[in-house]
Amino acid sequence: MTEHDGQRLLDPRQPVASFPARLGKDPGSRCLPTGYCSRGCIWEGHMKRVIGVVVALMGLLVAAPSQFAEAGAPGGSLDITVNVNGGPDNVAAATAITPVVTDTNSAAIVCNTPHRTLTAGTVTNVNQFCNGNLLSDGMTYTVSLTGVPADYYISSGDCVAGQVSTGLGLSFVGDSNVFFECTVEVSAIPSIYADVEVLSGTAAPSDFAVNLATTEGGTPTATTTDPAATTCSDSDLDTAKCAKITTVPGTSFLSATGVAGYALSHVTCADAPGGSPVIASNGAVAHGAGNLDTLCTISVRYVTQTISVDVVIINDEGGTAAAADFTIEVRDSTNAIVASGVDPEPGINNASFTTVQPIGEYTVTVSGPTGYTTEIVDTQVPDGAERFQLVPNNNVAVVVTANDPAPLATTSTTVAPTTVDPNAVLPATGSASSMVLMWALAAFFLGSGTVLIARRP
Ligand SMILES: [Ca+2]
Ligand SMILES: [Ca+2]
Ligand SMILES: [Ca+2]
Repeated sequence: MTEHDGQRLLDPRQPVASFPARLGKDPGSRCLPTGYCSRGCIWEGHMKRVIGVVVALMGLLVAAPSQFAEAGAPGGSLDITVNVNGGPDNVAAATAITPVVTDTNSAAIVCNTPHRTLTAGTVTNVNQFCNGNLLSDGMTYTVSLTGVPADYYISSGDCVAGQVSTGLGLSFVGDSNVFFECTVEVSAIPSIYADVEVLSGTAAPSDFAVNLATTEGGTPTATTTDPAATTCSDSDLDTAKCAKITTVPGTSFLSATGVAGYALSHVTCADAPGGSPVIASNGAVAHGAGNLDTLCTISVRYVTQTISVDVVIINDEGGTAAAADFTIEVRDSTNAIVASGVDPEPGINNASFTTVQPIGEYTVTVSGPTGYTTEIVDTQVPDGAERFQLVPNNNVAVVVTANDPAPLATTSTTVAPTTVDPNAVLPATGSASSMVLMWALAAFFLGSGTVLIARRP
């Protein structure tokens, strides 16, 4: 507010209500040329001070509702700024990106043509103004972008009402008295470059699948391979030497899988270039903010564990099979037999069949004489099933019972005496000893001299 502004108010032809609207926009009227100051400079100076104060107050009152309307923007307007932060081609990205504003009914708000400031290499921006009472009270609006290139993403966004964040990200509730401003940050999608380091065993780095998951042990969201045993460095992120995985900032989990017997030892990562290395035993990658790439080394090791098998033979119904009669077979995940043998001493708490195998999935089967029932009764794996996982730092002991069969049904054979009364009738079978004795006595009295005894097996 200037004294000169107040001076203009002395012009009685100008309605008071219009004064604030002209503040700062009129180069200024001149007092004397109008002739309305002719009653005297003393009166004029006094009135200038009084009216100047009044107008100053009125100016504040009128300006208050629209104090956030920068550059004279009316309430219900929206100004969107999209900053494209560097990356492979921020000029092309900014050229392709157009903001879109939709309400809760998915109706698009028609805004001015975007204005683009294109500067290669640094921040490039797209500005779009949606001018003049376009926003309805209480309606929720959302700002989105079209044309974002595949190698860029929205890294953050915020809408402010009167320089105060709405707290709703790129959405806000419209107010016809308020001027809104939304800022969208677009960044290049960063990449993880990873080498596989084989600490033991004979596998090559390229034998492994390099996986990225968003949760520890979760299903991979991206899988690739390390193409060569040569390694990348801060200054040499070469996809002919290491695996490249495109991702977004945040915590991810790297692993190298697909080769039997190998386990993750640890992962070492650092933002590239120049980050400090961080080691994670679970493969966690604390991926840097912005568009920094990350260089990681996934270290794997070959691990073996022991599988032992004991056979408990149960000959409780006359069976006579021994430990050597039972063949133990260990099969891998492809069902191929990787070890076989016998329990050198049947039963537990003594010598066992043992085999050392790389970690992985296995089954144990025991086969023996016909009729014996075999059953796995105990293993050191949770499910107690034939199929189990051999994991690092955990040997597996399997106990199998082999139970002899129930006895066969009773059978007898009776052969007739060579000389008997031809009128005598022999029973078809003579299993009862009393019957045998009766027929023996009968034969004796008949003078055959031959005693036949039916044998019960
Ligand atoms: Ca490599
Ligand atoms: Ca044994
Ligand atoms: Ca039995």
